[in-house]
Parts: sequence; structure tokens; C-alpha cells
Amino acid sequence: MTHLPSAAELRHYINGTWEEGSGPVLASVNPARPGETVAQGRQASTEHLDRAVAAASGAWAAWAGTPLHERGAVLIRAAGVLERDHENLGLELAREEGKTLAEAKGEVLRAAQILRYYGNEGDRPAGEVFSSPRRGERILVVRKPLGVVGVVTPFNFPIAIPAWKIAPALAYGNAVVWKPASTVPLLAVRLAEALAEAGLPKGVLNLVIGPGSLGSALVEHPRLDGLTFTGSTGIGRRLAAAGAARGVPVQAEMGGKNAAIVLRDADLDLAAEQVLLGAFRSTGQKCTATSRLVVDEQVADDFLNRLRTRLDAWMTGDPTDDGVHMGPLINAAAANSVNSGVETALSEGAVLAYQGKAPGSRDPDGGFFLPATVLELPADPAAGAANTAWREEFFGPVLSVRRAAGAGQAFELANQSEFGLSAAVFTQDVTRVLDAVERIDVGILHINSESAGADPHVPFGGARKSGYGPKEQGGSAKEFFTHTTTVYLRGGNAG
Ligand code: UN1
Repeated sequence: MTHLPSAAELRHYINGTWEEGSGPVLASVNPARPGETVAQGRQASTEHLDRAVAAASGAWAAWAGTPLHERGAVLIRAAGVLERDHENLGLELAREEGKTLAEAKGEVLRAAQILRYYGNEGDRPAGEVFSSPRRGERILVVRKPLGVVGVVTPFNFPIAIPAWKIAPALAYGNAVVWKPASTVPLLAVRLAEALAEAGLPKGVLNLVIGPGSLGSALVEHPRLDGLTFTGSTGIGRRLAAAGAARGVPVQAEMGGKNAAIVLRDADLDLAAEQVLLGAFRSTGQKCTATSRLVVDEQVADDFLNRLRTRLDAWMTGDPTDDGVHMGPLINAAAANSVNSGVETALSEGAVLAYQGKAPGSRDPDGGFFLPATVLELPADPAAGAANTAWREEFFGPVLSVRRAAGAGQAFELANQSEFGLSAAVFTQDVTRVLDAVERIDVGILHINSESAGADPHVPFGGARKSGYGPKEQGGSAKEFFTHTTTVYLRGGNAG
């Protein structure tokens, strides 16, 4: 019998001290083996939250007064800690979240890359200088931190998304109170430990683990100066409304219903490989995952056959096993919600174009597995557009297909969504590419690569109702994590 690692202890990080919680027990389980507890502790109470906000509030001015290069050096040291420990952290991430070991280790390294990017912010321009219409004057635009920033993060990237919010928050001189998704608390503890080991001063980052109500209490807190969130559309909109009611800026990165568009001249093997990865890697649990496929009717059958051939070799199972491509959903509620979405789509006229194999769900200790599923939606334009699988984000391994008569119609179908996060276009024709850039209304457009994936040095975020507030990453991050002061600068003796 293999020896299971014992459950790690969950604690909260407040004002530089690791504290036990006082609320109900909170445990994260392995979604591939729900009988296995990965980490356990007690939830933080609102009293912990209050002290976390007070600690951040007391710490931020000194942190903001620390040179940006010194703040960055802490982030760069934390990146080194994650790189050093990425094998172990990757295994913990795969056991707690359910993505494959390769993806999990990759995510830890990605978090390190993000910390390094913001760690070097001191070497980049720190504002702007304008001419003045008056003699003897220059106009400067300088940036200042918001103060105490709340960070609320989702389960699907337990360390990379926290890093891409916390790193810019800290680099620009804010102090943070962080509430991670309660399904992946261990990786949150690991990121906080890495920053503590790197020498982050006490109070600058505070971690409180608990239920969603803790996130609501955070946005309602009178001493909060900003809140950044990634997660579901419903919760994001509620937090944004609560922030607006208090005059607190909110950045919310929410839903997607991202389309891959395969035109008739595409390299079909390349497209099939990329659509497979976009739709099914991480079990489709990415806001950037490909959940809609628009394929030119002239190549649709050929393309779908190539996709099926690849899906036949796509293994679903324990994500820490070799040879597995896709793990479970995060929990039973997620698996049930995806299942009922598929049932509704079928009842509305969708046809099962492919369904893979997944470990049995009858085993009481079995994981929250679902098979990779491809649905072909009704050809009738109104019925296709109205189908649940075309409109709603399932956040699971389900791809919905519609056929288009040429590029023009394909782009129209791709735009048929309230969301506009990312899209992927497959074509070899530069004229079609230029047309896609003009016509497809998304925040992130991939040409001949899958709809997911993002580099830290360029903006990330959606068009339409996918996001609220400034975009993330790259030069965009400062739009949320700082405000500007415009300085009319004149000498004392402008003669
Ligand atoms: C990616 O495409 O690699 O929650 C990252 C999400 C996004 C991150 C996607 N905010 O899935």
C-alpha cells in the first residue's frame, strides 16, 4: 500500500504570524480521491479578518515608502523559493486542485515568472512627463498605491492567479489581505510562506482562509481601498456592486465562452491539436478555455474526425499518474452542474458528437470525473444560438460545435456571446487574420494557438461582460493597483 502524505495544517497569516482559525473546520480534499484530505484547519472568523485589515493598514505606508527596487527584490527572492520547491508544490497543487502534475509544476513556475516580472518593475518607467503650455513648467504624472487591497482568488490557478494579483499589488506599494478559494487553501499557504521566507515585512501580506462570506466581509470593510477578484460572473458582479456602493474600486475578471474558429484553409491537424488542448486541458476549468467551436462547413466533418482521433488517446484519471491528460472537476457540485448543463443542452436539441471515458462515478470514493464531451448544436440558427451550451459558461470539459458558411458567418457566430475574453482563429490566410483582428470582439486573440495561455508582460482581460475595471498583467496592472497624481511643476523663480 502506498503511503499517503498526512494532511497539511492550514493556518492564517496575520501581521507576520501564522495563527489558527476559530471558525468551523475547513478541509481541502483530493478531487481525484475525495476520501483523502490534503490540508485541514479551522476557518478564519471576521475577527481574524479585522485584524488582517488592521495589520495591512498599519503596514502599507512604510512599505510604500520602501524603494521600489527593494520591494521588487523581495518578489524576486520569493520567485527563487517557488523555483526551488516547484516539484513538491506542483504535487501538492495537483492533489489539491486536480490538474495534471505537468500542468501543476508548470503553474508553480509560472507564478515564479510573474513574481520576477513585477520584481523588476523598478527598472521600468514610473510615470509620465508632459510639456506645459506655460513657460518654466513641466507636468509630471506620478503613481501612488491605493493602500489596503483585498485579493479574492479562484480555485483553478491556485498559485498563478494569486501571484498575478499579489505581485503587482506589492510591487506598487500596497498591502494585501488575501482570501483564496476555500477548495485550494494549501497552495495559498505555500505562496504566503514563500513571500515570508523572501523577507516580506510583517503586515504587508495577510492571508485569511474561509468561506465566500469572508470575501463579502472584505469588500464591506471600511478600511479597504480596493478589491481585485477572479472567479464566477455572479460573485464578481456582486462584489463590484458592493465595492461601488462604498466607493471602493473593484477589478473583476469573470466569465468566458471562448470560441475557436477553424476556417476552411486552416492546417486541420494543428487546429485539432490546439482545440483539444484549449477545450480539455485543466478539465476545461479555465476562464480562457475553448468552450465553443465554429468550423467552416466545408471542412467540418474532416476536422471533427481528427479531433475524435485525438480524443480517443486523451486519458482521464488521477492527475498525478503518468500518461493522464485530464483530471477531475474541483468538487461534486461542479461536476453536477456541468452534467446538468449537458443534459439541458441535449434536451434543447444538441447531439452528442463525442463522449470519452472517465473513471466510474459509482465508486463512493471515486473522484469528480467527467468524460471529455463534444456537443453538436442544432443547425437552425435560432436554435443553435439559444442552446444553453452556446450561451452559458459550464467551466468543464465540454465543447459545443456549430458549422458556418465561410469566414464572415464564422466571425459573426464567434461574437454571439455576452462575454468577450479570448478566441482562437485557425487559418493560413493573412487577409482573414486581419479581418479577425478587426471583427472578433475579445480581449485576447490567438491566431493558430489555443484560446488559453497568457504572458505576464502583456495585458490580460476581456471585452464585453467578461471583466469589470482595468485589465490585469503587464503595464495594465498599474491601472488598478495605483492612482495617479498630476504634478504641475514650476521652479520657484521662473524668470
Ligand atoms: C490562462 O489562460 O493560462 O481564471 C490563464 C482563469 C484566468 C486565467 C487564465 N483568469 O482561468
